[in-house]
Order: sequence, then structure tokens, then C-alpha cells
Amino acid sequence: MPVIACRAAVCWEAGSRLQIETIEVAPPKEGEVRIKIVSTSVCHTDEYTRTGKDPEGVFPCVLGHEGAGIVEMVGKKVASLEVGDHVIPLYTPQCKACKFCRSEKTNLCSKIREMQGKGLMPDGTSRFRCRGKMLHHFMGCSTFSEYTVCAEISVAKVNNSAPFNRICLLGCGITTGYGAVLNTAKVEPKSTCVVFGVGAVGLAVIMGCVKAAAARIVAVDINDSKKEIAEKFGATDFVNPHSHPDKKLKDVLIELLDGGADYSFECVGNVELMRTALECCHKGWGQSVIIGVAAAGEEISTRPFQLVTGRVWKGSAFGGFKSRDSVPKLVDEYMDGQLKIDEFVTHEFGFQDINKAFDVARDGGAIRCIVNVQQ
Ligand code: NAD
Ligand code: AHE
Ligand code: ZN
Repeated sequence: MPVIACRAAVCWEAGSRLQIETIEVAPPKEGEVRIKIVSTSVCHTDEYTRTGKDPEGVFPCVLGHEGAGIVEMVGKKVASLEVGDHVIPLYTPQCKACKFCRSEKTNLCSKIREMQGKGLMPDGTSRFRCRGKMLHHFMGCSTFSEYTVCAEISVAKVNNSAPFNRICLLGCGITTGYGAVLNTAKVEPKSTCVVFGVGAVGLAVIMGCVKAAAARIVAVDINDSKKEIAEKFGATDFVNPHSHPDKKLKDVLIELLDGGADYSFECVGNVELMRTALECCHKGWGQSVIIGVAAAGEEISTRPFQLVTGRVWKGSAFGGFKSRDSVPKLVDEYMDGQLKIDEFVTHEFGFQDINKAFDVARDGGAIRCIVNVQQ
């Protein structure tokens, strides 16, 4: 069975910049497929994991979880995918059989979650080697490689006329923010919403709030340059906390929204901001959804009275979408002009320049940087 030698961006240890290496990618085992990745992007979670802050970041590894490509080889007993299918790898799989998949209440399939968290394929081994060493997988996707191997249940087959360098963004950020509004919060028309953090996830939240016909959408970011794009997406107000040095941010927002928000969304990963996001919610009914990923060991806190008086704290992973069922539909929505993706793309690089994509993502100026892996 052919092992492929190809280029991949390897993160050898926590904190290191990625290195373009020639790696060996083994053929897919039973229930797996090998995918030629065409385009990928850098999500904040890749950068956060690269720094070593995520306990589930296991090194050396091939990072990346926002990608799109073409099935190159299928393993035994793969029934739902064929060579040549256009696909998006999914860090939240959908086996359709586990307790979680059978419940309408969650999208958190548990079938392969344990091994995925250890950076391994479902059988507890890796398909990647480089310089005589095993490389770990990441989030079941490892899209920073010309070829990767994923479990069949972690792959969505999509419309084969959709552009890879756009739909790769449905592998995480856009789907996450959009679904957090429509599936997790279920925002109603005329609601008031606050979105903390205007990155790709925050903008997708704004897009979801517009779709839900929210009356007020307040975007909060410490970077004033995000005001323009937030408003372009449909934010009605922009608040930079640094412009109110003498006031608590939650008081600024409560005043602006006549008692507080119906819904708030934390899209940064800052535990202090998560508290503000809960406490700026309206007494009696306000709901706050945590989307941001906080570093290992960090905890959230608030006075229990905040909850006793009717505020609700929730969280959302992959926008609450049942992944294999939903991602193909989102691709179709994009193709029909119903869902924005192009507007999220601020930079585009060849694979050799993947570290530049990390640099601009870190600088805060970028929304999403596309990396075309085959270039
Ligand atoms: P990003 O880095 O592109 O955007 C973050 C934004 O937050 C930036 O505009 C930045 O200026 C702003 N910001 C930073 N500190 C701030 C503060 N104190 N107050 C207000 N704004 C602040 O990130 P992203 O890729 O959009 O991801 C956002 C978060 O969501 C990350 O924590 C990421 O790990 C997480 N995430 C979670 C899921 C999930 O399924 N739950 C999926 C994707 C990403
Ligand atoms: N591994 C971390 C938590 C990381 C985390 O929260 N991941 C999000 C996706 S981030 C995508 O950019 C998620 O959906 N988690 C659900 C899951 O099952 O992984 C930790 O703290 O241990
Ligand atoms: Zn992500």
C-alpha cells in the first residue's frame, strides 16, 4: 500500500514556528480516508495550541482544522465517501449512532473523541511520520499538510463546484459563530445582542444575529479598526472598552441596552470578558453563550445571584451543528448567495508562507488568512 511523501507544516514543539517538512502519510485504515488538502486557514485555536496552552495539543504534530480538499484514497468499509469527492474535515464528527448523536440536544459526537484528544487516529496510532519520528494528528483534521488522514465520520462530502479557498472556512470559524446564534441561543427577531471579539467567529455571530433579525447588535473589540467590518456585517453599535476607562464595560452595555442584552456571545477566550458577557445580560431572561477557548487552568466566576436572577450561561462547540448533516447545507447556502464567506477573507498565501498567516492572525489585523496548500 502506497505511503505518500508530501509537504506538511510541522510544529515540533510548543511555541515553535511551523516548519515545512517532507512527511510520510500512511494509507487510510478501515473506516478512514486520505484527503488531498487544497486550502486551509488559521483559526485562533491553531495559534493558541501552537503556544502550548491547550492540554490537548500534543507535539510534534500537524496542526490545522479549517480545511477543504479531495478524497484521494478510501480505507476498507468506507461506504459514504469515494475517491474524488470534495470534502471538508470535521473536528466534531457525527457517527449517527452514539448516545450524543442520537440526542437532538447536542452535536458532541463521542465515538472517537478520546483518541482525537490524544492526537491519534481512532485505533490509537498515527498516520504521519517525519525524520524517523511519529507526528501527532490535531483535532482529527491536521489540515496543514498536502495529504491528511481522517475518520470517515469526520468528513463532510460537499458540492464539488464550491471553491476550496472559501469553503474551507466552514470547517470552523464561520460555522461556529453562525450556529451559536441560530442553534445554541436561538435568537428571536427584535432581540438585542452583544458580541465580544470581532474576529471570524465574532463576525459570524453578527451574521447569525442579522439572519435572526435582531434589532440591536453591539460589537465589542479593543481594536478600533474592527468597527468598520463589524458595521459592514450588520452591527448597529461598536464599543471599544478602552474608550470608557472610568466605567465598567458591563455598565456601559447595560446603559446602552436599557437594562442589558437579551443575548451575548464571548468570542475571545478571556475569562474576565466571559464574566462581563454574562453580567451585561438582562435580568430575568438574558442568555450568554461562551464560544472562546480559555487557556488551560483558567476558570470563570460570577456571583450566583446573577443566575438566581434569571441570567443563563451556556456554551457552544462548532455552533451546535450536527456536522456531517449540516456542513454540506452551509456550502449550498454559500453557493446560493445566502451565506457570506468571501467577506471573511483578508489574506491569501501559498503553503510556504504559512507562518506569515500565523503572524497576521496574531497581529489582530486579519479576519481569515487562506493558505493554498498545493501552491
Ligand atoms: P481572532 O483572534 O480572529 O479574533 C479575536 C478578536 O477578539 C480580535 O478582533 C481581538 O481584537 C478581540 N479581542 C481580544 N481581546 C479582547 C478583549 N479583551 N475585549 C474585546 N475584544 C478582544 O479569533 P477567532 O478565530 O475569531 O476565535 C475567537 C475565539 O473563539 C478563540 O478563543 C477561539 O479559540 C475560539 N473558537 C471556539 C470555537 C468553538 O467551537 N467553541 C470554534 C472556533 C474558535
Ligand atoms: N482542548 C481544550 C478545549 C478546546 C476547545 O474548547 N475546543 C473547541 C473547538 S475550538 C475550534 O477552534 C470545541 O469545540 N471543543 C469541543 C470538543 O469536544 O473538543 C481544553 O481545554 O482541553
Ligand atoms: Zn477553530
